[in-house]
Amino acid sequence: MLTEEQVDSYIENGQVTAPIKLNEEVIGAIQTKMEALFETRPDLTPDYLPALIEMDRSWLEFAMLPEILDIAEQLIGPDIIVWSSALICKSPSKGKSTPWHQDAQYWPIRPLETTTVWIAVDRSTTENGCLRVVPGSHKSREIFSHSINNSDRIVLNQELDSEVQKQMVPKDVVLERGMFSFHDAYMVHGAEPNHSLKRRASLTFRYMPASSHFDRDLARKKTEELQVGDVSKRQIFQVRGTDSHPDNQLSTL
Ligand SMILES: O=C(O)CCC(=O)C(=O)O
Repeated sequence: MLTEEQVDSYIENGQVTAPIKLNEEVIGAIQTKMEALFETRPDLTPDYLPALIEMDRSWLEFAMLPEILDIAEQLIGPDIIVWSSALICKSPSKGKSTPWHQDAQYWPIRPLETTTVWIAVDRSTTENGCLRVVPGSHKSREIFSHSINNSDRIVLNQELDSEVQKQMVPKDVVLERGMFSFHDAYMVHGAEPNHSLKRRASLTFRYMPASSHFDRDLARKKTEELQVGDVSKRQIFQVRGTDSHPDNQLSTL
């Protein structure tokens, strides 16, 4: 659980690192599952692999870890839906960068309240391209101007405009293996390429309060507008509390 100061820090900065680690058994199981997946499916793109739960329902087990949900509850309330899952596994020497962006640019959720848990499967450092965040950039709850960048040297295609980038003061989120961090949907973040000799793998899940609407029509619109993958058929799961929005089409656990 987070202390009151840590919750306040998330509200103030848009990111907080959990004061606990996943135990070795859990993080080892995530690593083994990830490596087995990429070994058996060389056609997949490890740098950014979304919709994991759709591919294999058993990933849901990790999205429901009580130590993660307890903190998510402190940040977005007791009624929690998990709606996204991804592996971001950046190989030694050739891992791609993540352009500066706000997740809010992408997500078809209204009201747009979402927190992401970013779990370090490997030690994540400045050298291997750890997550970088701009503390406080989420506070105005506005989506800054982004452009499409379809370069194959980056993951994701929405990039914050350079005028906005110039005003930013980023901070590295350095994590030991098994540590995890939460970030708000409006927070500006990105990552440098992995030029090091060490892999940088992470597992992410995104949670929204059940009072928000996962708007599948808006998802289809965004797919066209932003030239991004279609999330309108995503399976979304109530992992804690009760659903309070009549239009969410939940999948059963
Ligand atoms: O890990 C990365 O490189 C990017 C992560 C990210 O953009 C996210 O989880 O929202």
